[in-house]
Amino acid sequence: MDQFSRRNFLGASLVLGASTLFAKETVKPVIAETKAFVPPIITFPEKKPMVTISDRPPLLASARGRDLFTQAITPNDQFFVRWHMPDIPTYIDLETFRLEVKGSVKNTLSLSIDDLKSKFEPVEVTSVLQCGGNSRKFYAQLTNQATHGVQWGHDAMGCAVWKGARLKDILNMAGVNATAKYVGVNGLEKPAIDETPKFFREMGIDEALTDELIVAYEMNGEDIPYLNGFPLKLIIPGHFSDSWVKMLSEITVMDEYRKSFFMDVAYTVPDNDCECVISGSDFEYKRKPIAQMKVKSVIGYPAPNSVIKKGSRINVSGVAFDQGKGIKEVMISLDGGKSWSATELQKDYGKYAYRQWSYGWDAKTKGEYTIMVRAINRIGNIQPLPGDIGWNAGGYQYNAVDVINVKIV
Ligand SMILES: Nc1nc2c(c(=O)[nH]1)N[C@H]1C(S)=C(S)[C@@H](COP(=O)(O)O)O[C@H]1N2
Ligand SMILES: [Mo]
Repeated sequence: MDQFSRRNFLGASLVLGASTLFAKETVKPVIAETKAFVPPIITFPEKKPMVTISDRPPLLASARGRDLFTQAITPNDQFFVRWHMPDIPTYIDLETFRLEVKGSVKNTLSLSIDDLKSKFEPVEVTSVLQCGGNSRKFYAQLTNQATHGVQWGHDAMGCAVWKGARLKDILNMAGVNATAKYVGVNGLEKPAIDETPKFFREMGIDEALTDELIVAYEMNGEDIPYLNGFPLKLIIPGHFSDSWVKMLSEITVMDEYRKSFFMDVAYTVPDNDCECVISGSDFEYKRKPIAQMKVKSVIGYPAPNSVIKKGSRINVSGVAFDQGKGIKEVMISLDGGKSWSATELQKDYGKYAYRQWSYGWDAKTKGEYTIMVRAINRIGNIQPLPGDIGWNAGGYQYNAVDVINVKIV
């Protein structure tokens, strides 16, 4: 793979990094600048031109309106990008790259990409990758209460076919000690200053040893793009992608939990039933890391504020997904939630994948329409109406019913 051009990373930068995420303060109303910022469109290596929220670290949006949320699989060159540190390796030599497996194990391992491809059974999963902060900006629009962090629309999500070796098989080759309780993972990037905490994620040993976690070396049948984590990315189907560590280089088996900024402060929500702030400040609550995704659907077509010619037949369509229980039904309303109809679910690509839905709409009468969609999964989890979603200061786990306005003329 080609040397990665650094040019795009060096310009004036808008750093919306982790350090600004969690200042301890009470919530203020939305500030005007949040709405006024119009991100530029930049072409990064291995990517089509993408809406660029920041170039250092790279934050690239899979923007709605580009027909990404009507497709079951998101193309690699349009897949969103999120990093926390500005110092990302721009070239990796596979001759010397090794995945280290160490800590509370019988044998430490140092695995090349060839080892991973030849010594372990290759497995595949089609799974949605969604940032915990996806759709965060809608919290502010609904409640007029700002949330911390990158103000993503529904553009920090995608679905891909991931291929690699099971994490479990790798851990078994190393031989996990009986005393092991946690597995920590981190990638190759470095903080700009030493004080910045490492992007380190942890999980319980039981979760790490389930069948479904994959150390992936392929995304949609190709090498993973650099910006999405070449050469290795940890895949945790059904789980928010904040733990899907990219450029994965170290797996550390641990007997004790290691406290860290990215596990215990960032990416946490109040540890109550609604995982939301009922009153007062977010930080008055005991916290827990976000984990399983919540049932969600997004309208991919038509784009918000479309103007449709009277007499057209519109294929209203989009995608739905959940934590892996499977989508049971997606309902649509064309009258702002007064009445609902069933949409048609398309091919099932597996329980962790996008489920496409569609609805043929005859645009017969001129006027303004509010389209809403609402998904239900097989265990009865249903998306909350926008007015009912619980708020949290980090702006995580937004999954209210999607709403767009269109006009028939
Ligand atoms: N090494 C590393 N892995 C990482 C991150 C990171 O900053 N460094 N960010 C995480 C977060 S918060 C998200 S949302 C996903 C984004 O994956 P993508 O850029 O491939 O879309 O990567 C995760 N893995
Ligand atoms: Mo994220």
